[in-house]
Amino acid sequence: MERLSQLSLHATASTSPPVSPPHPLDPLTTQEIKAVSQVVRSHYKDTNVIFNTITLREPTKKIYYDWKEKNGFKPPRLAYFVVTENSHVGVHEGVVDIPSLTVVESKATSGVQPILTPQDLQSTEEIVRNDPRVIEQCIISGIPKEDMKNVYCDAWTIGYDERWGSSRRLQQALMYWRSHEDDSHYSHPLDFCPIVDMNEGKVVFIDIPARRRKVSKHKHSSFHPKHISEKFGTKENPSGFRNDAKPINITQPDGVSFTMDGNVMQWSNFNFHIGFNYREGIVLSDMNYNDHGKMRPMFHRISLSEMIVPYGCPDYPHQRKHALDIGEYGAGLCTNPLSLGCDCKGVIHYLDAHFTDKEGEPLTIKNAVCIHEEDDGVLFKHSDFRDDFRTTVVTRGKRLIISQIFTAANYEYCLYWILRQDGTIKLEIRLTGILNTYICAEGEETGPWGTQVYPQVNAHNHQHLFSLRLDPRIDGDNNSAATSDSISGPGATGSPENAYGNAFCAEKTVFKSVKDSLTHPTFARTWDIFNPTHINPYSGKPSSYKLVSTFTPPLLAKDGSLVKKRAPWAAWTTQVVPYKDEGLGYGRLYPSGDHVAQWSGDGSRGMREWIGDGKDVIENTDILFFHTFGITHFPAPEDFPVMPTEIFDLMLRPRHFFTENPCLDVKPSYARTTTEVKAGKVGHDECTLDVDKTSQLAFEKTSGSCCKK
Ligand code: ABN
Ligand code: CU
Repeated sequence: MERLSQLSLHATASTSPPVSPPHPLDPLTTQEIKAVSQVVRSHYKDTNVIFNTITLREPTKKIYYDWKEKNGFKPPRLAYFVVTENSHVGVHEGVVDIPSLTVVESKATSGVQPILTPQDLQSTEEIVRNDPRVIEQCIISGIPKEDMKNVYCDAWTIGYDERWGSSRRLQQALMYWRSHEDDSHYSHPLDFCPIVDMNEGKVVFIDIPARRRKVSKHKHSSFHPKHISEKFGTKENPSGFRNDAKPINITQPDGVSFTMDGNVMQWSNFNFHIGFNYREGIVLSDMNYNDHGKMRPMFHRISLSEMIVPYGCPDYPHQRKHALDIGEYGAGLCTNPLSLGCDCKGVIHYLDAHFTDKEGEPLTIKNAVCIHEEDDGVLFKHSDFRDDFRTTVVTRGKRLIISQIFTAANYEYCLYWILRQDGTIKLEIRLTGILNTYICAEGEETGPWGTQVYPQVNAHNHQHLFSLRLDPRIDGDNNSAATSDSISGPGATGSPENAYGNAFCAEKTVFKSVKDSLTHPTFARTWDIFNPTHINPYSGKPSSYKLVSTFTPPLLAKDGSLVKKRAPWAAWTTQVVPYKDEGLGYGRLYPSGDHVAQWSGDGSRGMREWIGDGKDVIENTDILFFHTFGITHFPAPEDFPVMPTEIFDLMLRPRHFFTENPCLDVKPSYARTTTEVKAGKVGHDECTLDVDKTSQLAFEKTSGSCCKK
């Protein structure tokens, strides 16, 4: 697309511009979305446009830091938009300059399909229910015509199907039946799969497997309280719930220890911006650490840039079942409104999220982002054995959590970005919700590709793989990256260099070119992102953040598979490429390409394009570090009818970044010197600093503490 500076102005709307929020990375306000949609509508005045995306076009890194650090101009306030029209295969996309209410870039892009919005998906069920061929298939499945109101579908993008390619905007409808609207339909999958053309609003084909299976007659398995009481309720305990529900409440009598100036967070020496968009959801930007008065940059931008859930059943039509949930549906668009005391507990600050609906009207998800603190256990501790551990310091930590939960049809992904007071950044993902299920006949073997999790319910093997995008700025713009492997020392036991056989060390291999950065995990491997010119005075090693990530399964789909072609990033655990101001959001944001839906995976897009011949130099320069992580999921009955959260995580730890433990200045809960011990100061009052007065002994009425005599 043409760049702003080279452009003639295309269209202007007559209304006065909305007030922009204070920070250039702040998401668009509802007023801005409304204003942009009016400008876009008048730009395409003779066309019946359907709005798909209106989102902040973030400034380039250079423009942003010229403003932030070099007294430069405030970045222009730009919005990126995507609209479709029923008669055009592809999208119209462009950029609006909000203060001047002007379309400054626009183009028609053919051969691509835009992200699917929740509105797109919701319309499919009615189309399917009313289609005579679907009704016929339901009858074959054992569902009478009169019962069509109880037929449901989860609408998915088709992924890619070569029968149509990207020439039509298609969804596949994964079919189910409920006996009552309160049932969970995942215990009654149907065996056929209608394909719906979204522009025409009709079913264009039905994929029917060779082997037919009638709908299961087994009772639904569900998890809402009314089903739990039906399942487990007794005369004495009608609810059926466990009888151990003593409340655990969190008290923060003085509120929170963070401050927010708009979207700029200040917490325990961290300073950064919290953004949110339709696609990546939470975005943490301009992250700095206040190191005793010196603001030190760590990361320019951190986000989840893509994910893929490939399924492993080769039988038709399941071979095409895979979801690139971020690029095809949006972790932002699918995000849940969170509820106080339920999704998040304690003293909470929420941020709302704003998108556009089909008509260009703002659509708000209340409480989309939850920001809160939690106790983080022991931050550091040491006791002296010489006086029976009486000389001691114990410091409890707290952590800041920025979270969202999004629903990808059947699954929920709970994303927790966690900051610790020692400078660590963690990402924890809790996977819950419901397995994607398919029917199996009574007594049918599911084979190696799936598991019967409930009578006649087959859950196929699959993976959940994410692409973490790190735009590092560790003590400056130019960074490098490396593998760091723990290895045994050289030489056999008895050799001159390792006489006793005990030696081991870390072997660091710096990535010189992109090709070097395409790595896989090995036993005891971590990765370093570092500033080669910023050397720690004590260790003599460069200022670094270490990626510690052990949930790194290999992509199981083979070379040449649709999955591997459409998720070129998933083939490696790390990929490092130079930062470039290119792509839909500037800065190479999306590793499966900008428009993911119905991409065949052929050609050079996203990560495949950025890797190129692998020769780009990535040492001591402005780099992007992508990391693939996640889990492989072989379903089991315990995952049904709803999954207890399955947790996986990763960590970015400062190494050689600080000159000592960076949280020495966190006040201990309890500290006592040897002199105080000798002077007999060992009682509760004399020796404690901040003992939590709400803690108590479980089986005594009196309150207790860690330091009672
Ligand atoms: N997992 C596929 C999907 C995600 C979001 C909405 C519909 C379908
Ligand atoms: Cu799963």
